Amino acid sequence: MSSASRVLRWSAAIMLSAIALSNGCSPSEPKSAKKAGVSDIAVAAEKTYVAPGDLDEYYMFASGGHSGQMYVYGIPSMRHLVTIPVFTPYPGTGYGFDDDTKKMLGDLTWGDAHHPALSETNGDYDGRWLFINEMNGRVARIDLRDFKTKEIFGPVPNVSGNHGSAFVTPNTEYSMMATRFSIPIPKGTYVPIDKYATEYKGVVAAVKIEPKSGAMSLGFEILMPPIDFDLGDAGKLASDGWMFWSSYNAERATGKLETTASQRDQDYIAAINWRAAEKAAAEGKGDMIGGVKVIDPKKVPGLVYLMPCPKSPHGVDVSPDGKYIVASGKIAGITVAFNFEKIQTAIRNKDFVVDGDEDGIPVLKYDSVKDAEVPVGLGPLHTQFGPNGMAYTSLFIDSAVASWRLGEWKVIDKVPVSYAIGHLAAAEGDTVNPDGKYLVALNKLSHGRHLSVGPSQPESSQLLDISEEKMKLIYDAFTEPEPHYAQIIKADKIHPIEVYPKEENKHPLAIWDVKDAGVTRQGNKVTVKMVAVRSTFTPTSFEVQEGDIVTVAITNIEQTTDMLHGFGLLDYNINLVIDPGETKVVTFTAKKGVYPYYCTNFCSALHQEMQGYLIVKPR
Ligand code: K7E
Ligand code: CUA
Repeated sequence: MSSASRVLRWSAAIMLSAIALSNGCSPSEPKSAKKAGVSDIAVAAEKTYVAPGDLDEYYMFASGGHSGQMYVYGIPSMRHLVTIPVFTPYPGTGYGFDDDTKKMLGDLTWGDAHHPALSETNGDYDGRWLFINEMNGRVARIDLRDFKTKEIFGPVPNVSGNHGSAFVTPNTEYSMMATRFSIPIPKGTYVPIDKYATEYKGVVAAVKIEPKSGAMSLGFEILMPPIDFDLGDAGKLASDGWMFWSSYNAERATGKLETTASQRDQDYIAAINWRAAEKAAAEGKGDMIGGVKVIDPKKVPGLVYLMPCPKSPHGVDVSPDGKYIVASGKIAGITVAFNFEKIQTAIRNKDFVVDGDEDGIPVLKYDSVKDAEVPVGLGPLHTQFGPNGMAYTSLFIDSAVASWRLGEWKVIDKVPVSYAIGHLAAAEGDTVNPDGKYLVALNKLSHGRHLSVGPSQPESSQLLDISEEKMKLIYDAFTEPEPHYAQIIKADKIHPIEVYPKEENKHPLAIWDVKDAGVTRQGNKVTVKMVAVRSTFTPTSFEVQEGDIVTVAITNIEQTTDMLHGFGLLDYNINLVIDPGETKVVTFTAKKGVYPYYCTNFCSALHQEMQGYLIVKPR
């Protein structure tokens, strides 16, 4: 940071303290800030104020839940920088209106997106791609070169309720999936609900990622008992090659799950040797179900083990060194640290619960695999990590974040958050090298900490300073519904482009000279090659016949940063946004009449003049 900007930051902090003073409070204990849980407003302001012209230190990528989108924030400012549309059309970027993105979305124009997963190399975020799951059994890949959704993979056969996703392995070999809702498989099979416990199945699926392009394909599937898999995390370093999933409903119950699935004292964490599963799949093991080979762990032993875990665990998180698997029993009030070495020893010694297997999957003895139970507080959900063995667990019922240290297993500090935290995200918190510094509490409710906007309230995300042992709440931010998980990556790991270089545009309908613009016809199929450049669409008008299938391909030939053009065609539900150097295509059937098109994206002093006419002659 330059000294000038430091001065600016300080003056802002002083200004804020002055405001606090003028309200009749001392700067160290301003009333409103105290109420908000901030002990020193000047320090908090200094830490979060990113002066005009300065840049944030981190990007945070937060899932948008059932909005189907991803939200990008700067940290520590907590400013919302951009929304990346993924599973839902988004007129702001024209997503879901052009032929390519419409096709990519398919028939499903919603998705419930929960867990973003930044691509990794050797267990560190590498800044290339971002994967995000959604409940309909799909995973999307966003390219961080241009922050655009490039691929939506799925719905994956046999996978129903894809909640345990899109966790990647340490070298982005796979993005993993696990089913929250068991169904009779393949999809479309009828089995009455009273046969749930025996004939409904869960599935774990590994989506293979092509190392150069990031393209996704189905790797393998593993058949699982009908319990509800919830969260997952890939082993790393010590536990590389393994994958862990939490689950609830070990009861295999149906009906009112809040009671029927909470009868037993223990549910399971599944430990899966994905490298062994990969090998078994390569050897052709498995049975065809729903068009894919599904490996049954009963027939191929050694792939899957279950570890008992107190009451309905939610989050399962692997420590940076890979030695501990931390699972939180959301109605148990403790967080359990399983020891990977002990898991391996127990497997070798066949230290299984006698007659305790689940559909042929051995259950390891709890006392043989757990290292510690940490009394973190009520409603523990998720854990993130910092440097030096620090761990941070979200407490939904206590509405707090608890910090503790691996190996010491004692709570060090606890801060209240507002209100009812779900996930939390720490800077580089899922890597082998977490940064500490910042932690964001992704709260489920905001409880009046903002100007009222009616009954549909925003979610609150609160920034905590975790650079010292005592955690400090330093900022409240509000978001659209509904971030579940988020990941925070060092800003200098991402290198976005600002324009699409002309020489890289290989679109067959791209043109770079207005002389090449125009209309060609083959039967009733009409192709319009169009150029968009400040401040004209060429052609400025074109004529087709009623019933023609019209394809308009627009190339924005600008090579200047942020020089976008939009193409709104009235009465057709067509709204494209074309970035500099990009070609976008839309196809529609012409209806008779005259229809204006115009640039929707303010681009120049003569933006308003950037308009034209589609003229459709009656047949
Ligand atoms: Cu805890 Cu879907 Cu990860 Cu919400 S999930 S909080
Ligand atoms: Cu082009 Cu406005």
